[in-house]
Amino acid sequence: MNGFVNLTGLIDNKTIETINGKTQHAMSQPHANGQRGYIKDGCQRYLADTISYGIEIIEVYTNPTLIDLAEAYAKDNIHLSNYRIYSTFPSKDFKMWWHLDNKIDTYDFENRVFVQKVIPDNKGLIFLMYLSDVEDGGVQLVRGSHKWSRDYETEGFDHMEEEFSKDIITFNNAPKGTFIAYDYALIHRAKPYTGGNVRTSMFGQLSPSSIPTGEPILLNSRDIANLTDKQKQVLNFGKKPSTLNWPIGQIDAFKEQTLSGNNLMNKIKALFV
Ligand SMILES: O=C(O)CCC(=O)C(=O)O
Ligand SMILES: [Fe+2]
Repeated sequence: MNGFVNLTGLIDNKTIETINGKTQHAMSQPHANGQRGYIKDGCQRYLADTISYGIEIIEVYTNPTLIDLAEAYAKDNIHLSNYRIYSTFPSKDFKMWWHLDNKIDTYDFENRVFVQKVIPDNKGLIFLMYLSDVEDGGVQLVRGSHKWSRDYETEGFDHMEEEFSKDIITFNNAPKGTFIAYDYALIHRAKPYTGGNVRTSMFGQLSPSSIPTGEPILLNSRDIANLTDKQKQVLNFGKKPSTLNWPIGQIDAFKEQTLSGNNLMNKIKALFV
């Protein structure tokens, strides 16, 4: 058991082009003050309110084959706990570490941070679909690591890279529509890259009922009239979210507030020149 499956072909190219068409404009501008767009975090841009952009996006997240597979794997009803459409830019400053996602993310409102807790004993899937052709910077999985990763307390695995390097599988040079589903206890990351094309992807985490609801899901009333009961289950209808959408960008006012200590130092220094 490798812990992943290649489902490329599940979503056809026409659907991918429709999704790209509907999100293209928003992916080119920041989400701010009523302007619908992306949230910036490091070298990535995350489309705010991802699932509100079209029925095609709902249909990917609730694709019957995908949901049947996830429920057979989890041996439970599943729900969408985390989701996003995002672009990853080549970067010399940022890289994703080797990590697991069999964890619960909760937003701590007091300290304004996401808190993560690894939950070893549950089974669910992540899927990742490329919305752009990917040469470099693709997703990397460590084959079979879901069988031993649960024995470690940690969420990060950079320190063990040498030990598992022979099992790394990289999905580079892969066309849009490439669709990979993996056990979320599989060690993985986005391959760091410093040049070349921007990579745009769609991500969903399908979790069993032992995992809390997850991120809020905002839908467009245009799209929800004919959803099936199964779709409503997957999309958490009637359930209270257990965290906020990840990530939260830096707000200028907040940045100023956290920098005010520095500003004071600068003023003091200025006194002496
Ligand atoms: O973008 C990727 O290749 C991986 C994304 C991922 O692991 C995550 O967002 O948790
Ligand atoms: Fe991940």
